[in-house]
Amino acid sequence: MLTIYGEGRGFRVIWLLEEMGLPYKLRSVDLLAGADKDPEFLAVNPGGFIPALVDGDVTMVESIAIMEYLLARYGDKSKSKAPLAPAPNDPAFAMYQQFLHLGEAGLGANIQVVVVSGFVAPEGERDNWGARWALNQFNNRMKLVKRQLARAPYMAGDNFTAADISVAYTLNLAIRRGGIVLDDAEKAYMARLTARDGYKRTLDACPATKGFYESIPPACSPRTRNRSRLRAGREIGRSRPASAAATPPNCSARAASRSRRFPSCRRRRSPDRSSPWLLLRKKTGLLECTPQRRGDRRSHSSNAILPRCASPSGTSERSSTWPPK
Ligand SMILES: N[C@@H](CCC(=O)N[C@@H](CS)C(=O)NCC(=O)O)C(=O)O
Repeated sequence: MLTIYGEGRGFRVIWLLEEMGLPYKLRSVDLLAGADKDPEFLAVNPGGFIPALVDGDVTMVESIAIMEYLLARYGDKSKSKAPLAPAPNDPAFAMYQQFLHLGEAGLGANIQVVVVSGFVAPEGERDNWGARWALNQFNNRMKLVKRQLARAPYMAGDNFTAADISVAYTLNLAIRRGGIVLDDAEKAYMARLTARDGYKRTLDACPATKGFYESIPPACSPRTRNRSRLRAGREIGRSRPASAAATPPNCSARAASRSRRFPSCRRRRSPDRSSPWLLLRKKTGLLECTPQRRGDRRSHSSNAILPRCASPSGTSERSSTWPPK
């Protein structure tokens, strides 16, 4: 039996396995409690990060490498109608390889710096040169995604492949925590991917990721944001309450109303327990962070949920002020 340790980028691996129709087990990893409290996991990955794969005698890390391993080792057992990895002599192979890796090395690694700088770094270090550089790198690499979508519906061409899984995972994070706003072609691309049964099954298999995606709406452009704020004001039949001034930039009136019901950015509550990065911050006493909502506290098993954070003064530090310009 294949065992996947941890959600986070393990979402990619599980999505691939769902598309291939192969059995697996997801073993949750509580990074917040500390990898040192989980000797079984540390024996699998002494680096203490997720995901990791154990397949009999094989133990490995790096989500993209794991996907390549599974496709090469078990591709013949895949129940997917179309191949999830084109053969080397297929004209689609070059773009497949490129975007499979660009999804993590080019996009994922860069947006990670933006996300941790925006939501985890001490207040005075959030708008930093490194984060601005990483955001610039991310945006440059997104130009390749944009160009490809002008040519074809998927990263490798006409068919869905593991390269789409790689890129989509990162885009899901970037639009929720990196302040990245997708253009219409990119939105349509994400809609195509997230409509897949394999994607929906993966969400059901990954409760922490599902909770994160459901609780954080994608970033939207300032114009859309203003429109939905106005709409939200009209809907409740009065002008926007002063307390809503710090409402994060959500894309819909529903989301705006939800964030008023869960004003986690503004109120001091017990610290969020879902991010291992936060543990470091908590230890330094530099940050108060609150869960999105009560239900999120269930999700202690991975760092898939990044917290909303408030400065000690209560000022919202969410994507309205992030990413840096
Ligand atoms: N390039 C690696 C990135 C792994 C990674 O950064 N994982 C995150 C969760 S998605 C993590 O475990 N962060 C905590 C840490 O690195 O200590 C991959 O694709 O698997």
